[in-house]
Amino acid sequence: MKLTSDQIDVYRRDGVVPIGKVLDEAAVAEAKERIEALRQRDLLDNPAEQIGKKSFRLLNVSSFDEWFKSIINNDNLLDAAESVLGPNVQLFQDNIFWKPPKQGAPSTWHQDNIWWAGDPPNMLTIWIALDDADASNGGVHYIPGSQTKLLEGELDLDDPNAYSHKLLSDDQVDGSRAISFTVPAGHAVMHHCQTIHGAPPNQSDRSRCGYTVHLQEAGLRGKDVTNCPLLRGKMP
Ligand SMILES: O=C(O)CCC(=O)C(=O)O
Repeated sequence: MKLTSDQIDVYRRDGVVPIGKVLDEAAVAEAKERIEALRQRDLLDNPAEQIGKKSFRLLNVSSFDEWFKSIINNDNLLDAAESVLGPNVQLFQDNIFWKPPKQGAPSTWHQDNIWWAGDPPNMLTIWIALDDADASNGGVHYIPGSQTKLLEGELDLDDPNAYSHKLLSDDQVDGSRAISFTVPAGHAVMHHCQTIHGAPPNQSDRSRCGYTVHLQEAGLRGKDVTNCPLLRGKMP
């Protein structure tokens, strides 16, 4: 599922674009069962614990359950990624962000490339909804156009939301410009590694689980990715 030229234009302009359905119902159900099994093995952490909320998270999911590699290697994802990264596509990471009903924690505004250090910043995220997601159940919000500049991260220890590192402060981000999408389960949104994004708390009575696949132009300077598989094309 290559992106259309209109979708590529939106990605280049806004740093974020919905890419439609990438997983069928059976794959969504299987992913959720496997996440529950990982949770029962106590593999998901809760970085929001200190603010009394839950944000179940697992980094590098496919290294714990190989089935997730079938999602990563799904042509719907790789064709879309290739449309903007070019022919050589390498996995960077795949993660789970699960916000349960009523107690799901916010995700504070951030730019992924502050951690990832991709140079040039030709990296992206495909955020796949495993539950129907929208603004009312903690759907991810994005600041369009923010991908053009990497801001200095700031960690405010007095901020109750500062459960992670290198987050952006509110005065660095004009939240009134944020956009979000209605993302049915199995559909996905792609964002650039410098697009500012975050999510409000999940105060609804619906679960909000997202599975993220982070991909990069193969061989990019940045973090050590020697153990990250090449998914398309060749290493430069
Ligand atoms: O799902 C979330 O709330 C955060 C996701 C995120 O930060 C990401 O996809 O990079």
